[in-house]
Amino acid sequence: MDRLTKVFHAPGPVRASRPWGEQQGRPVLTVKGFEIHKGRLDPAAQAALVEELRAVAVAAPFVAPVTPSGKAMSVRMTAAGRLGWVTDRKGYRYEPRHPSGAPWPPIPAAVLALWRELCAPDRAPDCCLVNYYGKGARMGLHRDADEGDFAWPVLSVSLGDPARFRMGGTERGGPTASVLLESGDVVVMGGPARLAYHGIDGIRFGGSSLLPQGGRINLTCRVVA
Ligand code: MD3
Ligand code: FE
Repeated sequence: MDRLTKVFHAPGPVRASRPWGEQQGRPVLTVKGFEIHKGRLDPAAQAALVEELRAVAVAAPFVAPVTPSGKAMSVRMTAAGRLGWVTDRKGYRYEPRHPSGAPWPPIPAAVLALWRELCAPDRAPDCCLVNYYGKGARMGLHRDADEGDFAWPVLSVSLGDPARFRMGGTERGGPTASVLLESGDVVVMGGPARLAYHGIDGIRFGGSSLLPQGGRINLTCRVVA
C-alpha cells in the first residue's frame, strides 16, 4: 500500500461524517469530508488572534513565495512552529528556519487550543502556515502532500475578508464544490479529505473590517512527521 492510499485505512483520527450538525450552538457542516465550523471564533477572539499574528510577522516577516518552476504566488506567507513550509526555486519543503535564518516563532496559544479540541488532544502540530491574501490573491487547486504522515488532520482558521474555498476529491479533474469561508470559520480536513484537492478562487476584498488594510489571513496547522 503506498503512502497516499494508506490514510484511507488508517485507524487514526478519521472523523464521523454527517452532513450537518452543531457544536456549542454553532453550525458544523460537512462537505466532501471537510468539516466546517462556522463562526468558531467570535469577533473578540479573532481580534486577539490578529494581535498575536502581528508578533509572528515581526519575528518572521511575510515573504512573496515563488514556485519551483519560478512562478510568483499571489499570497504572502510566513509560519510559526517547529517547522515552516517554504517554496522557492529549490523546491517545496519544510524548514526549521525562516529564510532570514531566524527560528520560526511559537504557534499562538489560541490556535493550539483549537487544534487540541478539534484535531488531537495529545499531538501538537509541527507547523502553522500563515497565508495572507491581498486584493486579487488566490490559490489554485492543489493538495498538501509534503508531510510525512497523512493520518493527522489539517486545521484551517480564516480571518478577515471572506473567501471562496473550493473542494475536490483525491483525483485531479474530478467534481468540486465551494463554500464561502468567513472570518472566524475553522475547517478540519481529516480522513480522505486530508489528501483532497482544494484551493481559494478569490476573496471579497474589503468584505470584513477585521484587518484595517483589508485582505484575508488563513492559518493551517499541520503535523509534518
Ligand atoms: C485540505 N490554504 O495553505 S485552507 C494551504 O485558505 C492552503 O489559505 C488555503 O490550501 C487558504 O495549503 C486553504 C484549507 C486547507 C488547508 C490545508 C489542507 C485545506 C486542506 C490540507 C489538506 C487538505
Ligand atoms: Fe493547501
